[in-house]
Amino acid sequence: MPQPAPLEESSAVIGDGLVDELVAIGRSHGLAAVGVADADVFTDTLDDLLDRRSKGLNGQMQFTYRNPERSTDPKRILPGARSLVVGAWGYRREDAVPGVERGSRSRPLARVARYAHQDSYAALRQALSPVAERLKADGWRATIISDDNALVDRAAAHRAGLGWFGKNSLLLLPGLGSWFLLGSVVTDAPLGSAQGSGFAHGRTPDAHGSGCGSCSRCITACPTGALVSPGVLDARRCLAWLVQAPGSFPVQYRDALGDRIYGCDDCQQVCPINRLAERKDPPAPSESESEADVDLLGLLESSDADLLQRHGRWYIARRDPRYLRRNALVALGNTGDGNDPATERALRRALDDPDPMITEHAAWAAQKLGRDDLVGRVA
Ligand code: B12
Ligand code: SF4
Ligand code: SF4
Repeated sequence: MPQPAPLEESSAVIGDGLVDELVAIGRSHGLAAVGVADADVFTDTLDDLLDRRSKGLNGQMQFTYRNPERSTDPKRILPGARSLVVGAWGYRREDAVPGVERGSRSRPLARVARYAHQDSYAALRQALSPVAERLKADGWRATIISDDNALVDRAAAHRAGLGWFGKNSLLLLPGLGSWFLLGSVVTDAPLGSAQGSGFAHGRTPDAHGSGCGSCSRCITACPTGALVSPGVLDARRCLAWLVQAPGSFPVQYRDALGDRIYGCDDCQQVCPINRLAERKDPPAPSESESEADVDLLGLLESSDADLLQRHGRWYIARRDPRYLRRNALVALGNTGDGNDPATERALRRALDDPDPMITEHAAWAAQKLGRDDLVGRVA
């Protein structure tokens, strides 16, 4: 393998040629935007993580909060790291799966957030892979990282000039919106900073400013008031976290969960930047294996093994399927028909479950559906 030319210090930077090539490679493999940033510590994000943790805003979440010093220092991923090549993968597809009509189903269905309709993280990694390979071909080291506790992906994308932090805390790409997953190639190649594709090329990370202007729709649309101030999320109220969290689903947010079973998209769905982008460039059709809905009664009938096989790529607390059943019972209470025999059977079965967490959620669902009689049977 050819060795890279010796470079004294990180101030030495490879010419724009390689950066342009890396950007072109990423774009040709489906990334909507690619940018380059230095691999210095993300000190502002470190401060944000520590501050939010001290205020309890992370709830029981670990992720990047477990070890903020580590997750904000790319050199902990790759010793000697000098640069990040950051990519954004658009996951928005049509919600309807070809051949499946939502309205024609008589059984209650639960909604899955769009990023989880298909394995978009795998697609993102696949698109970043040729970028990493190109760097390796010149003898540099390169590691792909996305949605890993070891790096703050949004801060990396922001530094690479890909977009701005919206008031919903998501990173928005100018003119394209927020339906993007983010990932980086961490490398010891000194690529310079804040250079990128298309609209982002050559701009500093702050060049986009806040594209939100006076809009604050996401804040008012959040069903639980989890966006406690612009850009700041209180995980203890965020449905996207509560469906992943262990323990009982907080009673005060069960109605707000509605028909969701995994994730929440409300603060993106109301965003005018997303809406405009969708109107200009309608989403591609869903892949046939897309999972936009889950049959609630089917889920409640399934074995642990089946649930893990079907939903194993979701983040499920302690990899324990009882948390999927817990979520399903809340969604059933919100959307089911208490007089439907199949629903009644599912509730009876859950009320007889040896697990007190399941019986408690089943009792809540039965009462919500006007079937206090089923609960009385157990008491
Ligand atoms: C923990 C986590 C969560 C938590 C908490 C999210 C949060 N907002 O803190 C939960 C489980 C709730 C969650 C939910 C979701 N997540 Co998430 N999550 C993460 C994870 C693992 C870490 C995020 C993190 O470190 N947060 C800590 C805080 C400090 O950083 P931050 O949220 O980016 O906050 C920045 C802003 O607040 C900004 N800021 C500071 N002050 C101010 C002031 C103003 C005025 C403004 C505007 C901004 C601002 O600076 C902060 C950074 O320094 C990342 C993956 C990763 N490894 O990075 C994915 C990630 C952030 N999630 C992602 C996604 C897709 C989602 C969901 C859309 C999934 C869903 N549909 O359910 C929701 C969106 C909810 C939301 N409004 O954020 C994507 C976001 C992509 C994007 N375009 O932004 C990421 C990057 C995963 C990925 N690799 O693509 N997530
Ligand atoms: S994901 Fe849902 S609950 Fe969380 S902040 Fe956005 S709208 Fe609110
Ligand atoms: S809804 Fe408005 S405030 Fe929220 S992210 Fe979109 S543009 Fe920004």
